[in-house]
Amino acid sequence: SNGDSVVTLLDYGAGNVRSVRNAIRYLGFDIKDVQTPEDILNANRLIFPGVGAFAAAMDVLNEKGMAEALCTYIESDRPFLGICLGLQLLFESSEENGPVNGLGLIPGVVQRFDSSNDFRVPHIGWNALQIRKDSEILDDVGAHHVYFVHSYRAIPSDENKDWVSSTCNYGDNFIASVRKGNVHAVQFHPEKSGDVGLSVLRRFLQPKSTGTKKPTEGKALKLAKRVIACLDVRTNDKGDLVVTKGDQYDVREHTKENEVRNLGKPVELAGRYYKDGADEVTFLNITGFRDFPLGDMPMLQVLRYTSENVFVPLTVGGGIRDFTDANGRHYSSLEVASEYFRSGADKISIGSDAVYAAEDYLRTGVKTGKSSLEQISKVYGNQAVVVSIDPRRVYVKHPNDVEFKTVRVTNSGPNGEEFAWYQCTVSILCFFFTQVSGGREGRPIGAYELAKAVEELGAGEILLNCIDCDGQGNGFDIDLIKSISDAVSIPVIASSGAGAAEHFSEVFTKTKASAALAAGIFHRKEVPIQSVKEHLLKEGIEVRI
Ligand code: 1PR
Repeated sequence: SNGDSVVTLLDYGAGNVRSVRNAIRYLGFDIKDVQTPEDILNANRLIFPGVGAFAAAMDVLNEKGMAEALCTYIESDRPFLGICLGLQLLFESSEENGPVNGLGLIPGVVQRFDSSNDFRVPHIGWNALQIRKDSEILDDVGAHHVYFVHSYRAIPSDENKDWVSSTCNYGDNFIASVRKGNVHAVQFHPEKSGDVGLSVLRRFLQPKSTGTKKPTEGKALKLAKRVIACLDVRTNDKGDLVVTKGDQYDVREHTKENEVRNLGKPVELAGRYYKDGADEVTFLNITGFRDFPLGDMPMLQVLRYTSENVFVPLTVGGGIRDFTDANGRHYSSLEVASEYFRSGADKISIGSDAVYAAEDYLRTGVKTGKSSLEQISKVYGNQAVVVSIDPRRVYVKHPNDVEFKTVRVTNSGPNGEEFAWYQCTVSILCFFFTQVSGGREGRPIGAYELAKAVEELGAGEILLNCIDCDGQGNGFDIDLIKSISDAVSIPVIASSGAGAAEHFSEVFTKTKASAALAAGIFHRKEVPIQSVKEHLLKEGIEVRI
């Protein structure tokens, strides 16, 4: 093929670069993979999407002789675009499990964000850039948010100021992009930043074809509150994968046939929500009684197809745990998660298995490192691991009546109770019980205790549902969400109960939730995502438009 349409990609095999590949192909370019250091030196344009941990990446680059080739390539001012870790590796060193030496091309040390309740770490979501100098590839970004997901960052200084092309403010100002001549690198993810991100990539890939527009100054000021569309996916009785939606987790129609409620096709709906402005799309595989998620090829296909056209983060959950199949072959949860990541997921979500891990941890006080949560976050980073909490409200007369943390409820219980605790539940892996009880078993642990424990075990984010509110359309459980979002310093996604645009502004003004997730309201086309965003904007809440 014609050399102009070929991009060389440095993928050292540490994680999911599928979305970068998809974005490059979507823009009409072919990919040549780097196999040897010579491939780097011979590239016309090189994209380096860093994934995984800093030290592991440097080890691979050094072992394969690629670190030296990269330095030579960059020092001779050849077209280069580093993404995320691909930016950080250009610096002198990183404190991530270190200090560890980097490529040393840019003065500075990569350090962890200081976390606090206001500035949660990982820094996940859509944030604004302050353009510092003409960077060519950022020309369209000024007014818009771009997607970040990281816990480490480099700080601008006198020594590196001739590199810094934009900064982002999150607690302090950190380097969002660098540029010198033909060498570019960005801390954010253009391949996950919707149309704005695609235009950054296009400008890098076709510098001549785009005009010399000045950066537009705009509305994006700070980290935006995210609006997430959730697709509960399961096989119906005919064996087709459909988007369904429960009513307090009961997904069957109350008809004679008792069929699984069918609200559409997963890939199609995900594409629609992307176009409508969803900041993320979450798939939950809720086929509770299936034996094995990797047997669930359709779900992997859904991810593959969706990620070809949807350029915002994708999360997938359901069934992530260790498993032994009928032939006695053992699959670790890490293998299951890896398959999801390879198929296009950016994050995986763990429900039941995280409850068991937290129970063990609270009982023994020991982090074994063996739980799926710990293993997956060690390999893929905690920003890639969401824990889904599925609690039920249990009213009590007095906080001392239970050993779990209670909250004072806004609306008292049926017998005038003024307190409640939120009991965690797990899926029951038995066909019969999933039919008769909605498939949830209550466990001796509260949402508060679970949230604190999984934060320590390496969760990067919490997806906080509430069975009582699910599908009711009466608003989020503010008491629950406030209690959990005050208790942890990782981002909390509020879920269950959205029925109007006002419910979103309520959850963002009354709690510290970083994102709000909804399903029914979008599936039933009651309120489009755009209207939710416009309402939030009107209420003075930062959103990505
Ligand atoms: O336990 O690791 O296999 O994960 C199972 C996952 O599937 C969990 O994330 C759990 O939340 C989800 N799940 C299990 N059963 C159901 C069910 O409905 N029967 N879905 C289910 C729960 C997800 C909610 C829903 C919100 C918003 N649904 O997040 O999307 O409540 O709904 P709304 O806006 O319509 O109120 P594991």
